[in-house]
Amino acid sequence: MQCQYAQTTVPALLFAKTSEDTMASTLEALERWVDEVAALVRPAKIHWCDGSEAEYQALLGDMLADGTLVELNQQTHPGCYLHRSHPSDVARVEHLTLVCHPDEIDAGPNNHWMDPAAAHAKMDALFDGCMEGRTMYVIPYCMGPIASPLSRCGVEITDNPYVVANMKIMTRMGDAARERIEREGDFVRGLHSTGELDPERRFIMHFPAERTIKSYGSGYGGNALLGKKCHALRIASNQARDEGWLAEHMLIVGIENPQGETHYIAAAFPSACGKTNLAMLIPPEGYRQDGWKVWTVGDDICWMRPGADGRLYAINPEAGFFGVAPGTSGDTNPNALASISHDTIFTNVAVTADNQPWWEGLPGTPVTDWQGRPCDPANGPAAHPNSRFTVSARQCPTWSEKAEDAQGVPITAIVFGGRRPSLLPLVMEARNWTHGVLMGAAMGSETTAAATGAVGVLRRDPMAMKPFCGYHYGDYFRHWLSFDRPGAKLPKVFHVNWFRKDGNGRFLWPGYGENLRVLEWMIARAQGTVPGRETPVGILPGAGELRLDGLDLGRAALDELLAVDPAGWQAEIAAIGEYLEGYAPRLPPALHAEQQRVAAALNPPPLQAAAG
Ligand code: OXD
Ligand code: MN
Repeated sequence: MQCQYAQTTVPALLFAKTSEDTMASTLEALERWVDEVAALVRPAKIHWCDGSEAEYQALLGDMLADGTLVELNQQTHPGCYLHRSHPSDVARVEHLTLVCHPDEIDAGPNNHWMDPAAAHAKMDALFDGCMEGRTMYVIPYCMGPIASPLSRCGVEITDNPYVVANMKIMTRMGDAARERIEREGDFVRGLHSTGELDPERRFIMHFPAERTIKSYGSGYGGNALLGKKCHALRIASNQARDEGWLAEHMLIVGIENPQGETHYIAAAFPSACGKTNLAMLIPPEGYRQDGWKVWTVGDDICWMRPGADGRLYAINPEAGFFGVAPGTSGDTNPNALASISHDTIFTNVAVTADNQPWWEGLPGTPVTDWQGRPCDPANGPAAHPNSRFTVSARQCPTWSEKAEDAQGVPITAIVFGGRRPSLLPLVMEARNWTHGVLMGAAMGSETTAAATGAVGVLRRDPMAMKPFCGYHYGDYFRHWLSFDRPGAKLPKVFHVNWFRKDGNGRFLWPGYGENLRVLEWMIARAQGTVPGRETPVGILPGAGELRLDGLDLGRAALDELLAVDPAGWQAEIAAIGEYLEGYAPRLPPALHAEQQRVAAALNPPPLQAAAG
């Protein structure tokens, strides 16, 4: 069969195995693996998920009956349910998350590692008989639109119906995915069991060479919904390196201007920097009147690949949002709030007297906290700070129809950002791709006293992939650099900082919807319609280039937001150099050279006295 997307640079491998022989053997491979797993975990029953609505409703019914789910107020929140997890199982567990390359060096200093044979033995001992008396669910899923050559498939086996229901929302799950797997052969194998929820018997293991994941002892999203962080980032980053694409921890947002042209921006931020808010932003009043619109393609993960025209094309491999509830409100993100008004699974939120979901930042009063206890401030926040909503992306008012486009969307700009109270300007543009990769490699967030007790501790988190890059960061930077090749028409790269503070600790920039002003400047730079202002650290907006009408921003604040402090930057660029040395000897020389170039630009040699 001819691939209908042959014009993009999709590896031949993807659609090559379509003969009847291959179909028989791939179906066999899938069935054989399921049989092997069943022999190990010994379930009472095996259920192959078809992804139908009837199946979803039946799962909800079972979970309501056994208390896994609690019904919320069906008048105010139709189709909404609450799950309370075990109090010790509320977040990703980075120290128990391992990447098991055959060679330890390939995992890099950025990952925990175990020898694959030892890791399999450890995990198989945990899985031995763990599903006795329980149902084993087989979930075929596709990350990305079913018909897209950029998508990749997986199969998750789990004993947890809450995981099945969440996978139904977060991925294209069921028969269509199974058909694609049977057609292509390739799929990522994911085995999960909730186990005893004993933190001493909890591991999330990745075997990149085998495209396999084994996760035991946690029901929390990032540890248990294996399509998300485990497949779409840790395993996919390895697939992407092998096949010439990028699997990134980025939102994708479309910005439509009054002329009806839409530019797509992919942006990476560490947690707590407002990724979901940026993906769903509401344009400022003046922009709305002029006809600007914002379209959401993704809020967490982005897979990008060069197309035949040299541009990068991106898909969101997910089909839903697994968003943090606290802080989501009518003020911060009305689109998210509208999305979750029906047909949503809430996890670890509080509830009000009339049984509505509640979290800090919403109006109203909670009566029951996330653990099901009467609310008591002595017990901390009523909703767990990492409480979540799981909702289909289609419920978002700004959901882009392009999110289903098999070709993906062309990316105009890549944005890196972090929470930096000082030094980093509101926005700066990289002078070229290599400089952009350096900006991404250097990014990070400064902690605040409120969060950690230690002020101003900077945590570097290159490309926001520190917990998710499934191989050595030095090799990952090299892979990023490799996209700069003849014929490439790469996006411009920017670094933003929405979190710059003044001397009194107040944010200088209003953020949220006003961030569109900065995105508009990026698009203008990409189109070459504004010159920008060259500085040693990058290109900043020149005078009058940022649209600021309708914004209460004083001249002094603007100057501070766009200032470049040479002494501060000299220290920063030296610290970046030191940090990157941690990835030697695999640090690409080109990245080291770029760091040196910026350092030299910040330290121009003294002017020579005129001869004579
Ligand atoms: C997430 C995360 O849940 O990055 O998206 O932790
Ligand atoms: Mn994330």
